[in-house]
Amino acid sequence: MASGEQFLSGEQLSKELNISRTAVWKRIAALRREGYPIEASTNKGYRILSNQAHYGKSGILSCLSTSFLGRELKYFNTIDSTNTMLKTLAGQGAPEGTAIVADAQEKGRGRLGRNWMSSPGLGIWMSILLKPDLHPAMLQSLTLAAAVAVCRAIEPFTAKTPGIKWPNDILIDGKKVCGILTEMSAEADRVLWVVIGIGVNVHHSPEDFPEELNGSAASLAMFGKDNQELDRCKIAAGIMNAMEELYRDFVKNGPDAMLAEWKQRSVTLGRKVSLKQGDKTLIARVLDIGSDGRLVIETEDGTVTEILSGEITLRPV
Ligand code: BT5
Repeated sequence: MASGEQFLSGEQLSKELNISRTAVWKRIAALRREGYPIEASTNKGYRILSNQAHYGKSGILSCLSTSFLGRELKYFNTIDSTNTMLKTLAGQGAPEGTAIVADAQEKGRGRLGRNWMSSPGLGIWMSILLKPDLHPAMLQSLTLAAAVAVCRAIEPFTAKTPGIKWPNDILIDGKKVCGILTEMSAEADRVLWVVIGIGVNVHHSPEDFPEELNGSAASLAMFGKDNQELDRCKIAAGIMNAMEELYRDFVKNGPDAMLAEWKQRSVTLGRKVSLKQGDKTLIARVLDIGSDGRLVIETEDGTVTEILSGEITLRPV
């Protein structure tokens, strides 16, 4: 659409877009509802007052290059949790690729019932629905794929390289900028659907985090590249674009290529870590990651084991 001084009449728009005048009017109304600053003049037509991409459905769709992921997109200003809503839709038969994006979550969730802080205007809170033909035991590797997708998408916007901390955290300079929550419905040997929830802190300044997260959480803006505008539409779509590419390759050729990239982006491999499982904590060295997403560790007494879940803290080198 025209910006600045220039107006475009409803007639011009209807010709250019090959849609009726009523359809033009409806689309303008929808864009305005999303918050686009569009001025309408009875005589002159329409003009957009700022070219700043507004965070919303149209902005995200315009940056999407996927064939299925995110094509069925629902956008909310406020929601309880994008994962909770998408799980409901999945149960009602929503198609693969359905995505929900919200500007704010009132009950954003982390793993194990923990909270995820999802303030308005500051981050990307989104969930995507996949229906892979996978054994439930392989599910963890999809979380790994999502972490790789987030790294690919945010890397162009940050001055420092993001790294992955097993299984689901993206860190920059040791601080968490993104968390991933994977939830599924499965039969004994078959996944029915998977909801992958991704939360990325984008515009936060240090004061935007509560005291208990100060020191452990960060945002992309805190590591921003000069002259690189942090556009949430581009980043959210970028995550979906990367995820579709990784997912397709994963389904067709297996997880090897994704795992190789995960390993290369990992800040966990080779490191000494504290591993917390329930109320047990042990010290171990991380040796490898299995194709099912299990972490291979060597404990201090030399025992090598594989673990599927737990909380790790990197110990100083
Ligand atoms: C996660 O859990 O890291 C998964 C977070 C997933 C959030 C997305 S947002 C869209 C979708 N809808 C949802 O409802 N959830 C998903 P976990 O590893 O359990 O980490 C949670 C812990 O991280 C909390 O206990 C806090 O200590 C910390 N935390 C909370 N909010 C944070 C934030 N915005 N940035 C960094 N750390 C945070």
